[in-house]
Amino acid sequence: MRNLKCNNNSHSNNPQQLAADIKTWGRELGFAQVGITDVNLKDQAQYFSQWLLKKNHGAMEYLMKNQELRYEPALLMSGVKSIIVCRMNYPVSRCDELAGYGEIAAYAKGRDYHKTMRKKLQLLAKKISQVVSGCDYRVFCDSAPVLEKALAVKAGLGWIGKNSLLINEQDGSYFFLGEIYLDLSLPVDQPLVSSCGACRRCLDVCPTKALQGDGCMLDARRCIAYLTIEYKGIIPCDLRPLIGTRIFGCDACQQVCPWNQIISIDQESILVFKQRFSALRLVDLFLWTKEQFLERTAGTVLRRIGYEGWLRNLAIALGNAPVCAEHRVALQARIDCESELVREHVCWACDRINAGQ
Ligand code: B12
Ligand code: SF4
Ligand code: SF4
Repeated sequence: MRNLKCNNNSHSNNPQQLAADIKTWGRELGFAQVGITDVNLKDQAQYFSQWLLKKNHGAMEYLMKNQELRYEPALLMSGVKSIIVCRMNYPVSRCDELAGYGEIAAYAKGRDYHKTMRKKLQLLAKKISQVVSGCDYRVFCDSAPVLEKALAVKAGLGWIGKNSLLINEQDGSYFFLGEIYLDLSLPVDQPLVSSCGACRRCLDVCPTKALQGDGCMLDARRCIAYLTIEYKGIIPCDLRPLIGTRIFGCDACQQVCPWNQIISIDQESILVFKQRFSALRLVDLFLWTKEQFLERTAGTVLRRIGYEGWLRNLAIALGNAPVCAEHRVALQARIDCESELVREHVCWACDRINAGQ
């Protein structure tokens, strides 16, 4: 074990105390939970490569790259000995499932979580380096080849549910994960066993049947989160009706999960979001100009899909929403849109409306 050179006497040669303090500091920074694990992830290689072999990653080519960095954290940061895994809850609303309105996944409604998480992780890492002089660290949140869920399981933050997400007994699954790679050996936490039992709600509710092999194995090519966020091309015709009015991400397999029924709904954040988006009437969102899109999505993850992706998703949602004259007029106004991607989905939606769905 690397000798701790501490500026604070209470941590001198006392990794137990340091681990306990790291958890306290993490909670003070707003993390719901902090766990610690080692760097041994070699047993994950098989599962991950099987997933890729089945082409479940679709067009997310970056998942094919740097595979060994995922199972060997030392290749990402030389000298890493412990990994601190943090989770941060995000607020949830269930107020936008109305006819003619678009649905946006709860995680996307706040400020871009990458920034918030990174800031908190940096603060926690700095705090550690203040008490242990000369320690080295790197922080990650969705930013590098890191097996975030597998690390979180090892660090005792929850188990991987059949919906393929990390689930925590207290807080369900509505949270983000982030990590600090650290060159100090710390006492590790123990993993939890799965508590899904015989439940199959998420598998049954998934609109596109993307959850396969009794869950855990997710076919991203069918997942609405992938189709509406990560995938930039023409969405396969057979999947379009199944997307419904979801315009960014999907929460269906989380909404039904019994572990998510106890979480609190944050009214204040719903209000802030509603003010910013002035409600989510599909037709209003579809008529936004590019400038309005850029201005109103500033600082959020919605920006990631770009204006074309935004219009593509909205065209599908309009094609799936209950037929109304206002929708037909809005779609007609974009039938000659210069983007081929948008035109394709607008034509599909018009045909669907004309056929009365
Ligand atoms: C690519 C990606 C996606 C893809 C693929 C999702 C997937 N399930 O693989 C798409 C675009 C579909 C997606 C969607 C979503 N995502 Co995403 N995504 C990622 C990302 C960047 C990489 C995941 C990855 O590598 N997948 C490939 C598979 C093979 O790896 P894996 O799922 O990590 O599984 C490994 C281990 O966990 C293990 N394993 C998995 N299952 C099991 C089961 C058993 C029994 C065992 C033994 C092992 C095991 O094997 C794998 C190899 O080691 C992570 C961040 C990260 N770096 O991890 C976020 C992440 C998983 N996403 C997140 C979120 C919030 C979402 C959405 C909820 C967003 C939304 N509302 O629309 C949806 C949920 C869809 C779903 N049901 O999973 C959060 C999840 C938080 C949580 N509570 O788990 C993460 C962790 C981002 C973050 N930093 O917070 N995502
Ligand atoms: S996010 Fe939606 S589409 Fe993807 S697995 Fe869950 S329910 Fe299915
Ligand atoms: S819905 Fe049921 S099976 Fe799916 S993740 Fe939740 S507890 Fe597990």
